[in-house]
Amino acid sequence: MSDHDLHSKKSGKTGLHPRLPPNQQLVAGDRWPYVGERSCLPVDGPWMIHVTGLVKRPITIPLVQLAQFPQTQITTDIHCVTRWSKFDVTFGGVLLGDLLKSAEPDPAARFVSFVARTERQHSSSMPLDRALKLGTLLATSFEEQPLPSDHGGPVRGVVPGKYFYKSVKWLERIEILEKDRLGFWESDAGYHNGADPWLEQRYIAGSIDRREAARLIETRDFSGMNLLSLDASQRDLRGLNASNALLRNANFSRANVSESRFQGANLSNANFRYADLQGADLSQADLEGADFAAADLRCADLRGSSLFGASFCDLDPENDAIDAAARLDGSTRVDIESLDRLTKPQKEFVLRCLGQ
Ligand SMILES: Nc1nc2c(c(=O)[nH]1)N[C@H]1C(S)=C(S)[C@@H](COP(=O)(O)O)O[C@H]1N2
Ligand SMILES: [Mo]
Repeated sequence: MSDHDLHSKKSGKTGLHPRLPPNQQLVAGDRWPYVGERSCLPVDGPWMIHVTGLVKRPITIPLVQLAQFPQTQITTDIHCVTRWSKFDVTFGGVLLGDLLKSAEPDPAARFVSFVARTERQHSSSMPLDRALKLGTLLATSFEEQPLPSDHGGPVRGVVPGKYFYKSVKWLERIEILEKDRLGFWESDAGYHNGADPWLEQRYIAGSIDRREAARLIETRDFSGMNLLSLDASQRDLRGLNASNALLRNANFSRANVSESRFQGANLSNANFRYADLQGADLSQADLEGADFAAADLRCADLRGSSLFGASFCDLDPENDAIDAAARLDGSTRVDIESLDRLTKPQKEFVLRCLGQ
């Protein structure tokens, strides 16, 4: 049984489309969004690949020597944590397993960390046996062409069956470890270390307890605070000041946040379903993967915000039937160009509401 079958049986939860994990949306056609870092550090000389840590024979080779290992093509589905998915993407390169055969991991080896050649030494890690079983690839090609540099070329990790943040771009080092070492997003942004899209392992729970949350909600001032995964559902928070707050994965469903200030806030994957957002300032906010189904956005300001993977209604992927439509109209302020970040049916829905 595949991982997918296993999970959908276990949780009893499948997306509307059998290949689409819960709460994901398909990006149209050949679109492939960019997420996270946009470039690597420059190299002078050839790109080098290192395999280090708990291995009998560490590897340091120029990338071209990967050609001497067996070449594998895989076709996989990409699922980004910010709720977009892309089906049937073909990558070519060398399987992690084939590379590790010649490095000979130690019996004590339990984890693998993929480290990028970027300013922040971006990394992501996972149990080694899972990485091997899932068919993790060191990808150097995409659709039979060299992997574009803005998508992680010349070489990136591709971990099939996990949220895409496990797939490290501009891969430079593969470190074999005895103990896990949390990656960049997992330690910095609260992304779940498991990253299973079928179980919706997107974020870890928030760090503030319920009493602290209740006290904060009383003050109606979240400005600049880190409130990952805060539960403010159904609260009356009219006039809240949440400018520049970190509110990834926060839950504002059915909350009254009218006239609130979210300017510059990080609201990626926030839940605003059925929320009252009339007159709210969401300008310059990160709204990637935010859910505005059935929210009231009249007189709200979304200018300068980032909208990859955001949604404003529920759509049946089979027939595009609309449910839980957000209320937007001519009074809602949106940059029309920013709507290109939405899936096509979401964009069309918003444009219709705006009367364009
Ligand atoms: N080096 C590096 N790799 C990274 C990231 C990053 O910021 N830096 N972001 C991750 C995330 S969250 C995603 S969804 C994918 C995005 O890949 P793409 O930009 O090619 O779509 O890369 C992953 N790998
Ligand atoms: Mo992501």
